[in-house]
Amino acid sequence: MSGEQKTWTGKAIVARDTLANKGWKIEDVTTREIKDDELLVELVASGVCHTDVMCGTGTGNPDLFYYPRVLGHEGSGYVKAVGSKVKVAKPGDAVLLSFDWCGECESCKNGLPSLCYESMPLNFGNKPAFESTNPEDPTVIAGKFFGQSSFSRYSVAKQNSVVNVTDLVESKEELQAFAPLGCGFQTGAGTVINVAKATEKDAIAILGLGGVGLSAIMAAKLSGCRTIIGIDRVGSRMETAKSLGATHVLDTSKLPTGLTVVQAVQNICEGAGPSITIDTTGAPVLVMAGIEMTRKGGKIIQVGSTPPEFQVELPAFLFMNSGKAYMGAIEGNSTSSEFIPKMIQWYREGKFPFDRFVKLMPAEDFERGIQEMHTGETVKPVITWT
Ligand code: CXF
Ligand code: ZN
Repeated sequence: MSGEQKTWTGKAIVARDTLANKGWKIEDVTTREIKDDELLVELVASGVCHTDVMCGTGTGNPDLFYYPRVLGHEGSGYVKAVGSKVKVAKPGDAVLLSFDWCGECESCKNGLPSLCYESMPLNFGNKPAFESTNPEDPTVIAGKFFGQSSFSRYSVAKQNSVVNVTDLVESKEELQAFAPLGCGFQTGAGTVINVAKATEKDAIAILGLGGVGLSAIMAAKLSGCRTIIGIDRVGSRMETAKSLGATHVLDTSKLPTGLTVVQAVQNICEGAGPSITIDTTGAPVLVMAGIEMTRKGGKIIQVGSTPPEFQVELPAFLFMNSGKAYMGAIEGNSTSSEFIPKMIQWYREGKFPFDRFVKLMPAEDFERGIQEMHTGETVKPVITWT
């Protein structure tokens, strides 16, 4: 390990119980020593994603839901120390945190690290990475969520979760705004570009206009899609979607009289429906509507996390005849070290202006950020560490 210092103490959001039970608290924690393939990162910002809330809210499955732990899987910061086998960055470099992948399984070898058999989505981080500094409660705290755990001023990150952006960022403030690139934004944009491979021939419907959905809208515009429909129930998000390139928006709480969401979308698309539908909501009713509204031969891509017990029931014979494909995707099939620099380039060219819906707030305000994300007042809360 380079440098003298071996452990680092600072604030973190520690989930000792579910968010609903008010179990997430800011505490001082100390990182454990890094291993050969790990880096110690001083975070400047962490994006909040629905997956953090989901994993820190549920109960039941002990592989997914356990405490105490530090969540967070989108982040940006500067490297403080590196293990002996680390090649991705050196102390002082600016980095973004993304998902972890093993590099050796069939998916990784075939260029699909987001489908890593080792790490995704099962490696939800039940590995010790922090210790509480409270002498009355010196508990070991799990970290390494997505190979990192970004809800901490100091965090231990696996080399494969780290993307070096030293040559791509201009300031600490910009690095803070870039924090969500490692999950939400690459999920939305990657789904349109890498998974759907959208072109100007496509009519695309995006269900849900949070950070993932709005990133998908920007990517649909970049891909030249001839019709881009944004669907949500929060007025301000639909305005943002229009400003980012949506040709049509639909408010599911105020549908044209007598029309279902399926009919309203199909009417916009020559009566046949979109050729690509992306569900970012995970809401069962919208998932089923998305499958129905899609045109014959079209693709429906499931990106939002549904309730784990929800089952999609399809009339297999009719579905076969429709020629449609219902498929899942995570992280937009992105290789983060390639896709993040592309998104930064599009941002510089004014084609991916995600800064319009990022809201920075101090880490202490994380509960407000999550609440605002749920009401729609804030699209993408990004908490900052000082
Ligand atoms: C997640 C969704 C649940 C599976 C792993 C990837 N995406 C974003 O947080
Ligand atoms: Zn995420």
